[in-house]
Amino acid sequence: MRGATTPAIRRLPLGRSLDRSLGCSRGLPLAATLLGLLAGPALAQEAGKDPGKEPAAPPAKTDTASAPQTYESTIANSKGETIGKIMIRDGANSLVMRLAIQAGGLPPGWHGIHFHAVGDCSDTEKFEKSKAHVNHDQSKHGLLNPDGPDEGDLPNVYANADGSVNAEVSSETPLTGEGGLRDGDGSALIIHANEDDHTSQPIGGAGSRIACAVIK
Ligand SMILES: [Cu+2]
Ligand SMILES: [Zn+2]
Repeated sequence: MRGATTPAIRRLPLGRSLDRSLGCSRGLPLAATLLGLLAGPALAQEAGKDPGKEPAAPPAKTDTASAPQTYESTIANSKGETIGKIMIRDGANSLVMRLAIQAGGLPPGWHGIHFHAVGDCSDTEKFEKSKAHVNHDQSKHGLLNPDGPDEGDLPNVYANADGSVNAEVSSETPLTGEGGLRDGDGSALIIHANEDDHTSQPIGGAGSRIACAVIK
């Protein structure tokens, strides 16, 4: 279970929560904001003790400069045939996933996609072994739900007239570590028959599970 308690940051591991809790967009330089936060109290303290002294410089923050973790997996349809792949990159504050599905892979139109809780795509007819959405804190489903989203929720993707897809989506759910997709039993990327309305329970009316990729 994640330690944070305020609603705005309850779903996020600490490293990702700071940006949100400060209320600043990713566009703003986080390092500068942190510097201000850290220097502020230090300055007040120092000034009270010794007015003539310069505040100590905050420690340098280096973790955001590290390279993103990557992960790739194939996507299987309900016949167990490979129809494409997912490519995940996970940085300090967000995970980015690219989907590449070949022509004939999906029915044309919008499809809901989610991270499901178990990395098992072996029951190809229904993909029920992947269980429900990743959801460690009983959030409601839906990116547009005021009591959501759960950690498995993602934007819809659109399959072209030929059934191919090239899409990229982001998520605050990490790949590894606390609450990560690659936990003990893994996770799965599930593609649904219909689009997700991002509001209704339990899966936004997205319908049956038609494709699956193991994330383990
Ligand atoms: Cu789903
Ligand atoms: Zn959900």
